[in-house]
Amino acid sequence: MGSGATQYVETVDSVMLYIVGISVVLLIGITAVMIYFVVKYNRKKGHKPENIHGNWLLETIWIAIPTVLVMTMFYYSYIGYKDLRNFPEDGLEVNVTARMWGWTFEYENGKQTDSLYVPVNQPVMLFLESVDVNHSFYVPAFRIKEDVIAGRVNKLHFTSDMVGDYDIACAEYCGLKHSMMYSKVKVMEVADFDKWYAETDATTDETNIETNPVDSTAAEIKPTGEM
Ligand SMILES: [Cu+2]
Repeated sequence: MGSGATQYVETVDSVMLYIVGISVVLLIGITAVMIYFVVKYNRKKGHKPENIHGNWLLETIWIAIPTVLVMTMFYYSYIGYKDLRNFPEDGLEVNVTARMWGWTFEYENGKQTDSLYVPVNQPVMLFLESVDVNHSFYVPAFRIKEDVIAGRVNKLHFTSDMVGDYDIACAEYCGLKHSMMYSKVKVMEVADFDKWYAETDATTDETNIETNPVDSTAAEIKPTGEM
């Protein structure tokens, strides 16, 4: 695995760099040619413009080159996408529930948390569902994002090879306190994770969002006058 918090960092970043690189080269090239033509072919006295008819070779070239470029962009993106959709059989399974405005992570042993705890170097399988409006589960450092929708379970998987805390954000504007949906993925050493996972006491690590989803929905609909 490469250097990065997940296996996607290298592929996503290189595709991004590739597309931005091509765009920058085209931007500079086209702008330079444009300026050059403006100067070279400006209106001169005693100069009669000429009509130009088709140029078979030129037309073939300007169709072929962009087609090849776009197909390579598609190819590199597809390689990364395939990995993203190639779900592991033996991953740690976590049910992720989004609501206005917070996340609940529920593990196979029934444990529930507001932050996502995962072991390092082990595949993690997320099953995402919303109880109200559309949300989007986004971990920028992992280069993963997936819609979270009511009545439908979306899947996402990753393996992190770097211990640490990473931001989780909701990437779909979901109401007044949308920005309150920031949370953390805590990637732990396997031994630490196992110890944490086995602990049966206090199942919720942070207490700020232990509200009933129905209540928070109702509170949002009520006009409060505050902004
Ligand atoms: Cu949200």
